[in-house]
Amino acid sequence: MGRISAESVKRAAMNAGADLVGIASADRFKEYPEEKRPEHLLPGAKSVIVVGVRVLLDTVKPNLLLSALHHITLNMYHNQIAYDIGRLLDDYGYSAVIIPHRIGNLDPDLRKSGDYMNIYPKLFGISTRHAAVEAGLGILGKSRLLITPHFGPRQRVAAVITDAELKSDRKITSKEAEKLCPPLCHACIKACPGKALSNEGIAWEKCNAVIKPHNSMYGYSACCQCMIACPTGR
Ligand code: B12
Ligand code: SF4
Ligand code: SF4
Repeated sequence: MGRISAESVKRAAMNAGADLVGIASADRFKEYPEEKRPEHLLPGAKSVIVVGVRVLLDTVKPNLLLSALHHITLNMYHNQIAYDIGRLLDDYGYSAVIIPHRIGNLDPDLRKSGDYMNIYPKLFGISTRHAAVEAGLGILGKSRLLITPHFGPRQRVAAVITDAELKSDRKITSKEAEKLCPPLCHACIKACPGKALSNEGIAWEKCNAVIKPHNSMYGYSACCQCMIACPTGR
């Protein structure tokens, strides 16, 4: 097994087209619910690599179909970048578990199930948005989206869990966090058509009620008013 550095993994991600890349050691997930820890998917996991690609604001604004198609495009793109990183790790003899995102419609029976909001997140393994925070890329804003200094909430992210021991990135401090999501801003809360957001967090069922019809109409979750409204990263 050859040794691979954090720098070479990051360079490979950027060369593959990532706008963002960060690394968290698996220890940072110790306090997470068990099924959300990297070891749950890869016993002996040492690091989580998170890659992100930016959402183009003017593409998601004009209509819901363009928005849905854009999110599908970005899912395909970050999935491929994550796969490239996985292949690089494999070349060096390390294990890699890719956490991609779905591209199109889900099984309508699953979406109709009363337990859907509990089952669905479990199908994805770890939460890539939380992993991005652990990897120092940003914070979770009042919208519950990942907010980064460069793009605000306008990025989508995928992750790679590996047994390679890679240097972790520094996490965002609470002082830096206040700049990314200022206490007095409520733009996302006001913009949400489903009234899903409040200072206390998100009511996932209300967000899903807005998004559910979009899946059959446009082939993917189309609403992203919380992304559009956020002033950070503009
Ligand atoms: C399922 C899901 C949804 C569901 C939400 C259901 C749910 N209960 O989470 C629905 C369909 C509603 C949804 C909506 C949207 N989503 Co979505 N979604 C996901 C998905 C696949 C999984 C999220 C997940 O794991 N949720 C479960 C947990 C983590 O949710 P939680 O409430 O935040 O956490 C609870 C517990 O697990 C626990 N917990 C979790 N971590 C920790 C850590 C510690 C220390 C502790 C103690 C506890 C704890 O505490 C929490 C409170 O109960 C992720 C991709 C991924 N694989 O992560 C994308 C993802 C979060 N979605 C994304 C997006 C963009 C959207 C939408 C804009 C729709 C769209 N057009 O794509 C909206 C935005 C809603 C919003 N404001 O956040 C992006 C976000 C990008 C970003 N910038 O942050 C992601 C990351 C996908 C991607 N490819 O980038 N989504
Ligand atoms: S995706 Fe739409 S419905 Fe869901 S929280 Fe964001 S603005 Fe509200
Ligand atoms: S719109 Fe304002 S409150 Fe919402 S996440 Fe962005 S900065 Fe935070």
